[in-house]
Amino acid sequence: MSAQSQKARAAEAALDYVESGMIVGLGSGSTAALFVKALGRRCVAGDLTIKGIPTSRETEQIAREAGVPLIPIEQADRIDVAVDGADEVDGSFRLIKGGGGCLLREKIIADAADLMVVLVDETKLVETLGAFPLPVEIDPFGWTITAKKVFDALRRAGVERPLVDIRRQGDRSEPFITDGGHYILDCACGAIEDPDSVDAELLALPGVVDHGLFLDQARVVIVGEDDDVKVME
Ligand code: ABF
Repeated sequence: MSAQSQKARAAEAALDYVESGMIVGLGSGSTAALFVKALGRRCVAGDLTIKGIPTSRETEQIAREAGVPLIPIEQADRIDVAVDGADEVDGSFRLIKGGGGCLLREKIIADAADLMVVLVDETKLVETLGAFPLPVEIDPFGWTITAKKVFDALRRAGVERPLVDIRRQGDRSEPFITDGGHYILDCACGAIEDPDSVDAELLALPGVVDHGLFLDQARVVIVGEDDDVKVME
């Protein structure tokens, strides 16, 4: 079976965490999209009455097409459950996210949620975070200076040889721009032995808006497997 069917299993299983009346944070990426579509089918069938808040423009579009009722985030002072994908998950439910470029909105919504449910296929489970390049969202102003500062910060946090690269649009001509108007530095770290130090060092830099380490958000991880799903709480 493919990673795609593992993702679909995880997405279906996440519906168990959604009840009528809830405000639901809608994650981004291909796994979260499968959840949003499954949620839409329940809403359209009248089985669930919820309000969704998307973490990206792309998810907003998918949710509208799927029939998930949406509200602007400004109308919610809290979120019941946020359901999202991840690029890596370790044994302590620490995550790398942001490969899709939506990490800031994903983190704002995960942080506002009473419960964050993460959906992954088996390939995302790792012992040590860092094989996937860590996305760092930065302000465009002075980005070359910020990139050097990010390199130094990663070294101080114990990453021996970080490679820091500005993310570019598909044709490579211009920097990729997030929904919030920021740039992203993709930082190949190899292994992140001390994620708390990386978190602290990066957030101390004025040009850094946020980064893709989600260290204390996920409470449930649903892993799609070939014939089953594993729910870890
Ligand atoms: C979002 O989508 C991101 O935080 C993560 O980068 C990505 C995972 O994508 P996919 O589900 O397509 O593997 O959840």
